[in-house]
Parts: sequence; C-alpha cells; structure tokens
Amino acid sequence: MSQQGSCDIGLIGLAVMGENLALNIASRGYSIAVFNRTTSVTDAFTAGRGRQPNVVGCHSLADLVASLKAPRKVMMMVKAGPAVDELIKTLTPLLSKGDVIIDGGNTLPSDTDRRTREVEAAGLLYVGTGVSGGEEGALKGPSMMPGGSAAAWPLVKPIFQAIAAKVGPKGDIPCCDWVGPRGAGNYVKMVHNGIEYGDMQLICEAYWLLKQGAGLSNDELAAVFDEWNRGELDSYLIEITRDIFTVRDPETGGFMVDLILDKAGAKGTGKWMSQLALDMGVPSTLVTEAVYARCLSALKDARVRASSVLKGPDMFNRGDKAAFIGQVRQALYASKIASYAQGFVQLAAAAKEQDWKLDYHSIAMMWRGGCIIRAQFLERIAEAYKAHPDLENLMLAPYFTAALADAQTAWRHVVATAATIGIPVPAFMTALAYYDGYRHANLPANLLQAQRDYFGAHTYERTDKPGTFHTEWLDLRKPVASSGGKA
Ligand code: NBP
Repeated sequence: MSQQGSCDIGLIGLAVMGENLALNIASRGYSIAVFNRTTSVTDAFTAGRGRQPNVVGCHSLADLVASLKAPRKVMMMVKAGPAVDELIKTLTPLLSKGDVIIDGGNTLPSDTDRRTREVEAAGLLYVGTGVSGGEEGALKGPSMMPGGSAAAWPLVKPIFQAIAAKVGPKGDIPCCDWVGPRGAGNYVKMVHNGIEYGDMQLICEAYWLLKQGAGLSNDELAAVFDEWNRGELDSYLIEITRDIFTVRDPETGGFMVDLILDKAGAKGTGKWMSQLALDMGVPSTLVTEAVYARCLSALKDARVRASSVLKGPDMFNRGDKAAFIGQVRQALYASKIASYAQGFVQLAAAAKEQDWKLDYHSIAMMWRGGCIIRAQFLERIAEAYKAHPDLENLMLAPYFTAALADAQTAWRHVVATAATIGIPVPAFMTALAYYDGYRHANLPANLLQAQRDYFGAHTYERTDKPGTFHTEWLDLRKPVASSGGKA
C-alpha cells in the first residue's frame, strides 16, 4: 500500500545503481517511493534491504506518482536509451506543472538535450544527471553531475547534495553541483568516463611494462602500486589495482588476475566521447586509444593465431629494475596529466559549441570524491582552474608544466624502451605525442596543406601574408636529380 503524497522522491529501476541509490537516499532521512518494471524485484527489495519505514514499494507508475509530495521528483535509474523515452511518455500525463523528471543513467548528452526540450514543453522540469561511483558509490556517496532545467536545481539540490560523496578538509564539500543546461551534466559524466578509460588503460600498460619488461611478480606489483598510492598517483584506481594483485582464486589458489581472460568489454561512453571529439575536431587521443586497446584485446582468437606468425624482440628490459619502476611511475603520471588536459579541452570545446558556461574548478571538485577517477591530483586541477578559470590547457598551469618537465626524461625512456622491447603501450605513446605536438610552434602540416592543394586544389594560407592561396603545382614542379636509390 502506498502512502498518498508523503514521499520526498520517487525512484524507478531497482537494478545495481537504483537499489543502492534508494538505500542511500533513505539513509539520509528522506522518504522514498520505489518502482521496478518487474514487480517481483520491487517486492524482493522492500522485503529485504529496503525493508525500512521510509521506503515505499509501488506496483505501478501511477501508484509511485501518487505517493509523492508536490512538486514531485521522479528519478529514473534504468538502462539508458529507449526505456527512458518510454518512461517519460508514461510519466508525463501523470505529473503536474513544475514536477521534475530525473534521469540518472549514462545517457547520450544529445538525448538529454532533446528530452529537456520535450519535457519542458509539457510544463515539467527535466534533469539529466551523471552518477558515478558504481555500486558502492551509489550506496555511500556518489559523484553527481546534474544538468537540464535550471529551475529544477533548487528542488533537487538538498537531496542530491545530501546523498553525494563529501570532500574537503572538513569533509563537507559535496561532490555534486549544478553543471549547466540541457545535456551538460551527461556530457561531463561522459568525459569522466572517457578519462576513466584513459586512466585504466595507462595503469594496464604500466602493469604490462613492469610484468613483461621488468619481470615483477604479483606480490611485487601489489607493493609497487601500494607505494604509488602514497604519492602523486594516489587514487581509487591505483588503490583497487594494488588490491587486485593480492587476490587469489579460492578454487585453484592461483592469482585471480592471471586467471582472467584478456578480452575487455565496454558499454559505450568512451566511444561516445571519442566520436564527439572527432566531430568537433578536438584531439582526445587518450580515450580513443583506450577504446581501440579494448577493441584489440577483444580480438583474442586473431591475436593467438598471429602470435605464432608475427615476430618481435623478446619482451625483457635488462636494465636496473628499481630505476625502471620509478620511470614507469613518472611516465604514468605525465601521461595522466596529458589525458586530463585532453578531457578538459574537450569540455571547453563542447561548452563553446553548446553555449554552456562550465565551471571547471567545480567539475574537478565533483570528481574529487565518490567517482571512479577520484584522486588527490584532482585537487591540483581544481586549484589550477580556480587560479585561471579560462586556462587554455591544463598542461600550461605552472604546477603541471613543472610536473611534465620533471617527468619527461623518464617518460621518453619508458616509451622508447617499450618500442625497443616490443611492449604495446598505445596510451603512453599517444600521451607523449600529444605533449610533443602541443608544445611545438611548428608542425609538418605545411607539407600536408601543400599535398591537399596539389591533388585537390584545397588551397592554403601562408606564413608571410594573409589570404587564401592556390598553386599550380604541376606547372611549377622541377625535375629531381635521382639519388640512384642511395641516401
Ligand atoms: P541497468 O542499466 O542494467 O538497467 C536495468 C534496470 O532498467 C532494471 O531496473 C530494469 O527493469 C530497467 N528497465 C529496462 Br532494462 N527497460 C525498462 C523499461 N522499458 N521500462 C522500465 N524499466 C526498464 O541498471 P544499472 O546497472 O543499475 O544502471 C542504471 C543506469 O545507471 C544505467 O543508465 C547505467 O548506464 C548507469 N550507471 C551504471 C553504473 C554501474 O556501475 N552499473 C554506474 C554509473 C551509471 P527490469 O528489472 O524490469 O528488467
């Protein structure tokens, strides 16, 4: 039986995220009505973990809506895509002017743009919020990145900021603030996920260099990651990586990590970030390489066949082991800086395109706790954007410029070593190439423009005078004295 009109918020979808978020909301003293499409899931929840006085199970959407206080707030935690549109269609006639529909899923930002317009046209308010932190974050405090109808923010703010992770010296700064209109919140969450792809790939490459290149055992790897987690790399992903190297399979007694098939999956947010970067002409190369690395890993059968055909050097770096570990740490840190720089550059490009006013200091603080990329180093990023809100590229913030200068000798050594001994490190390599490309006032694109103009009359600009030019290359070319094939 629902209690008519007494609940603070309604939640639809009781899978991993919804169930834990509902418990989080209830634990902060809010009353919550819950609904799941499959009724048995709702019943199991309200009879189990959700058996609490301020949790109300509902068997229909009408029942859920009737359980809420006005203005009503209904949050969907369902599979992103058509399910969200179907729910909006059913909910809209049940709700009243000023009520708020919230989507907490990993939704494509352009879908939230469209839905915000459609829902606002029906007299309601809409929020598309990123929610990061997985199962544990949802339960104990996620990072939340809301965007959509600005008028909805004061209505959802108290609940969102109460359930979000908290950071800061007093532990009272919520990792949740208003991001911007329409799909801005989902865009920031998508970039968070893309950075997460980059971080994970970089850590995997560091692991492979240390295992294949320096011969470290899992126990040694755990100790290295434990050490790394005490310095500038201190982060959730380094911490869980350390833990992973300690876990043994209860059945066989072997290390769990060595029993896992090396075929990675993906749910699409990294690919979206990469696709949208390409659409805007923004070089977000880390996330793109990370997506490709997963694609290549998935070609397991082909790789197994090729491994007995394609030759390379043996994969062992016979240098000083301790020194190499230190160099890999520096390469990882420098690559990570380049990766975050790319993420923030993409956010700035999207903000320009979409006419959003993004607060990059606030975004860094939202990622400081609760989410998968949470790390000490986000504090430094937040400081950099506080000092210079219009910072063109994070690599130009004095703190990070100095860090890159300090790390680059080791970074170059690691990339060169990987190439020499034949260990694939696409993310380390693209990060270094981005750094080198970005710091060069001149690049060989002059030749590229000449080629384009030669075969396609695409025209070019000149360094010595303004305007657009075309050359009749065929008419002006000269015979070249043959070198006879000798250099
Ligand atoms: P899933 O993404 O696996 O979705 C399952 C839920 O969606 C179930 O409650 C299911 O109901 C419901 N659902 C589906 Br499927 N189609 C529906 C429809 N047409 N109408 C109503 N309900 C429908 O759940 P999740 O992993 O908890 O994730 C929820 C959202 O949060 C997703 O957008 C996800 O991308 C995002 N997210 C997930 C994580 C994570 O770590 N899992 C982290 C951050 C964000 P049923 O029981 O009747 O099938």
